[in-house]
Amino acid sequence: RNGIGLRPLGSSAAEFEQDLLSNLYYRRGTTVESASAQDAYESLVLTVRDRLAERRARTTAAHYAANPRWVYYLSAEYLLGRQLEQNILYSGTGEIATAAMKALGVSPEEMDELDIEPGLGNGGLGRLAACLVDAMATLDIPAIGYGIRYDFGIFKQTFVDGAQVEKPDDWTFQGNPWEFPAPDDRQTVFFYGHTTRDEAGRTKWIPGEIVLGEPSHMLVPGYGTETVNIVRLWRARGSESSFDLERFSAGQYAEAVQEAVRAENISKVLYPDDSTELGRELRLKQQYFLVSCSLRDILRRFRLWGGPLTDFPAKSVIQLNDTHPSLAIPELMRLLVDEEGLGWDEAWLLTQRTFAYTCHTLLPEALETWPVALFERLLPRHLEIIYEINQRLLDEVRSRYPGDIDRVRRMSLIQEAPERRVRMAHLAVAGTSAVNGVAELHSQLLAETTLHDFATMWPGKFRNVTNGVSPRRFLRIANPALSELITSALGDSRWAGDLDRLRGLERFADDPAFLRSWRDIKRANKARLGLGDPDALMDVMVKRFHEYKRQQLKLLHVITQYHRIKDNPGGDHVPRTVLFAGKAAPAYHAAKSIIRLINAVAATIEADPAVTPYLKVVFPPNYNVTLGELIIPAADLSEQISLAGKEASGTGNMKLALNGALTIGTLDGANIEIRERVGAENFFLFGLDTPAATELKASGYHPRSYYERDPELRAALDAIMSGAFGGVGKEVAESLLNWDEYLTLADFRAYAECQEAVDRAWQDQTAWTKASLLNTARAGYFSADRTVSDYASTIWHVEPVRVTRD
Ligand code: 26Q
Repeated sequence: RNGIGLRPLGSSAAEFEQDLLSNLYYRRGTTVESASAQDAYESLVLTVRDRLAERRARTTAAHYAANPRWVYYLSAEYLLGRQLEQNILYSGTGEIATAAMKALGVSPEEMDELDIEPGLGNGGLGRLAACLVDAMATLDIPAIGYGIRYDFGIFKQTFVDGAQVEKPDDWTFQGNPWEFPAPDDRQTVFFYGHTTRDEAGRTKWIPGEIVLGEPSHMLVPGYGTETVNIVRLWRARGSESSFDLERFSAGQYAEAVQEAVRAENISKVLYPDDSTELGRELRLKQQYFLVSCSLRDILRRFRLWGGPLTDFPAKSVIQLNDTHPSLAIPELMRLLVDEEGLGWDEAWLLTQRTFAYTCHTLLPEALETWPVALFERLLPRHLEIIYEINQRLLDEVRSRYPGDIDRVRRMSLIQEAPERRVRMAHLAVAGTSAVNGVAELHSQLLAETTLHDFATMWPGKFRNVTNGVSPRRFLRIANPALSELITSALGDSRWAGDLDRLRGLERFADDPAFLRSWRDIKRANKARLGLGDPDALMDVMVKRFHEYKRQQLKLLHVITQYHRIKDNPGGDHVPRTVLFAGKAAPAYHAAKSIIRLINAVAATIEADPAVTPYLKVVFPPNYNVTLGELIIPAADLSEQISLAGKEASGTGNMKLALNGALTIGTLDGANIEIRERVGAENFFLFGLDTPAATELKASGYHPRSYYERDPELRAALDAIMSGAFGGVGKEVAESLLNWDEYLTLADFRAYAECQEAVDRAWQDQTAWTKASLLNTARAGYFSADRTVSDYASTIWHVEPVRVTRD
């Protein structure tokens, strides 16, 4: 028996198979003869899960004994990806699980197909949260990720006549065998109502609606360690009294459940990233629901220890993943002042010391604000607290900058015109002790522009923590063949937990046999993906659709290539497969038009036999983590072509470089750091930099002048306008010609020339493969383990706690 009183689960194939059978009989209640594939899958999950649950129990014991400072990561989104393969890898059950599957007559591929990816996020921010919790466990940091268990995750993207059509993602239709419900840890959440003061002058919030938050958790094991952390996800429920039996008995069935339905709607669906759309009441309810449940849970855990509240920040650091959970700041103030009876100043110091804030954008229109009127109705006490925070903030501004009324207006938590709104980013800066951007350029621009006044007043608060990605998911699991080659070259697989070790690959950069293996694997990954000729250059642009990311720039270049091939059918064109994948927010019409136009151009090219030997455009629908794991290892070229100064970091750029794709990119986000590390000679740089883009906009930008001066650009836009692609996409061309917010036309020529350099480089396959190898060898910095270790040492000030085997 080990330290937690358990006989450890067997590590032999025979024991694993026995446990699998037990689960099939006792948990699923079926037999080998009548088992469905789903029965086999769920039994397998339970068998793997039990092994992690045992580690989880030991982790909890070790954490309680150590009484450490905990990291609480608050995020409205988690894009965890499929769990089965990762949990088999992390639990070290690969061989015995494969043997047991064989004995049961099922294949790993078949089991993976049944493993549904929880799509509880939109894109980069949600996947970053998943990579960071993975890395926290890997680095033995005691941590919990808090989030929302949406009934419906990010919509499923389908194409109808080339246009995006959204379908609901009922991801738990078959249940979710990875999840542990914990109904006894449920919390009560208030909404609406009003505030009163009692005799002692304390404020009380009398709510108008009460909702329950029910948690469940999924296990987050570390790689190469015994630590198993959790993500705890909240689901909204009506209280017991929300069912109206009297009405039901009177036949009013809809009315009888309406209160419960209203409550449950809070966690019904993930909001698509829709920075331009005005905030909706339900979204703010979601955010407060997450914050209220999580903070009460964090305080409950703190009280188990029993120390004084003044020690709360010593035992807890709460990282806010963007402003989405920033209501946690006034909520903690409310709990400390109204419920615990602390004085304002003391509560404010504790609050600031507890929180840190990560910003993920620069676009001013993406900074969250909420109407004061909505706050007043939904969260009356929080609005009072925000006013009090604001008063003290602005007093400080006035005393630091006497007479500077404009600065007071700019820094206020309240925007006055055209409508009174609460500025969540200002609240997040005021209520935290550290604010970070997600790449060096981003952090610098935040301090110089978006949050300049705050960075001037509190320079010590502002940091950079460059993003990173999980090397396990995006190299070890996504690219098994390359992983094997790397392991045999380096002599062991320690690189997956210490990514700087990839440096050791550099000594194979001039080894012809090694380069041949490297290239063969890339080719095999293209064949595995099955989209286009595996000998063609695989040119990949995968990310959410947004005008600032400039999928339209890539598309204009595709049309130019199409014209060049048409004009010169016998030329020695480099064969390319151009792959686009990604979703557009359902209400983002301009982005959806670009998707529709890409599909129309793809169809036109596909129908032209003179062009198909050289150019193919593919757009697999429903890009998600799982599809990314298939596409990224197959990429030769990584498109990172956002307008400089707009992409906070990007993380797809890191995943692609790690898998040996060469980047064609602008000096934006983390591209800059990637280029510095992999070497300028292994990166295709083009386009305006941030100062040049700012300058061009300021001096009056006229997209039409580029159209008039550049015949190829003109031909591409004219083709769209004249209906060459089934009449689709005229609004895309018009918007570029008349406005072109993101300077697409200004960067077109530089981009086209840079793509010619790509073609030339591709013609020397040895040199290309060497550059590919060097991208992988030098991408170690972009491990999420490095990111977390930066957070741990510069912001969280936390220490690892090792979990022992017995
Ligand atoms: C806001 C209000 C209402 C509804 C939805 C939203 C919302 C939801 C999600 C706003 C933004 C997001 C997601 C933003 C995001 O993914 N940002 C990306 O974060 C990555 C990780 O740091 C960066 O690498 C990317 O550069 C950044 O775009």
